[in-house]
Amino acid sequence: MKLRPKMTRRDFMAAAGGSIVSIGLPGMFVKVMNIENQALAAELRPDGRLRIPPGQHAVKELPSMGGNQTDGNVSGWRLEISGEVENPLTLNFSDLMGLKQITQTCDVHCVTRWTLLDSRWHGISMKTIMELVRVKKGAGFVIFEAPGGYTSSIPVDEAYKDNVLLAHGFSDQALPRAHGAPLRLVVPDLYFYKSVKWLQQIRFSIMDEPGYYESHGYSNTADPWKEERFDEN
Ligand SMILES: Nc1nc2c(c(=O)[nH]1)N[C@H]1C(S)=C(S)[C@@H](COP(=O)(O)O)O[C@H]1N2
Ligand SMILES: [Mo]
Repeated sequence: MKLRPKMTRRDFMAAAGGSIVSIGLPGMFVKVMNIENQALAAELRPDGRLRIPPGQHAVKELPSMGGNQTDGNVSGWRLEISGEVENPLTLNFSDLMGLKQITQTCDVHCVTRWTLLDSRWHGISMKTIMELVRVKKGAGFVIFEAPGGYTSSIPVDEAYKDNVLLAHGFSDQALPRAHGAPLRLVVPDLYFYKSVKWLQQIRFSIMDEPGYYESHGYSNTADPWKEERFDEN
């Protein structure tokens, strides 16, 4: 899909094509759990924030939101980590499997208003990667890239949080191709467009480089509890 930075957010939705157009129509493909939602909406997380952020509703399964998916094969796949680091690295899948593995249960929130509670991810903590490449002091942002022009970025401070991981497993299975195999980012506490699927490059940068959604009218800070859905400028 081609990047057309001059489009409005509405045009972006309309023009993005079949793979991504469903983003504008959440009600058509998610099963809403109304009664359970009411109870869950009142629940609090350990950090005191609402379990379901404002304007979101819980769904039972992870929707496939599409995108320019890759073949998902691990042979030939590489993860390149570069930029403001002392020790740039290119890892293959078995290098990655040799690193410390974690399993994490967390909630994820799509800007189209669905929330999946208790999703279960398996992979490598972003912190493990950052220690391995030795991120330089001047690095302020991490840019994540997938083939086909999909990118997103988060501040380095966000990337150091304990719940940010690179996932190759979901629900105790290998990560399905539609959900980003062989490897995707999971940043649970920001809208899910930050969580780049089919990840191939991680670049540490002094300056931010707003990504695919972020340059089409979506918030760069993307905090679901502040309902930072759109760039208000
Ligand atoms: N490479 C890539 N990553 C992506 C996207 C995409 O189109 N391409 N969509 C994003 C959006 S908007 C969401 S909500 C989640 C959806 O992930 P899922 O399809 O596994 O539910 O992936 C994010 N990561
Ligand atoms: Mo999304």
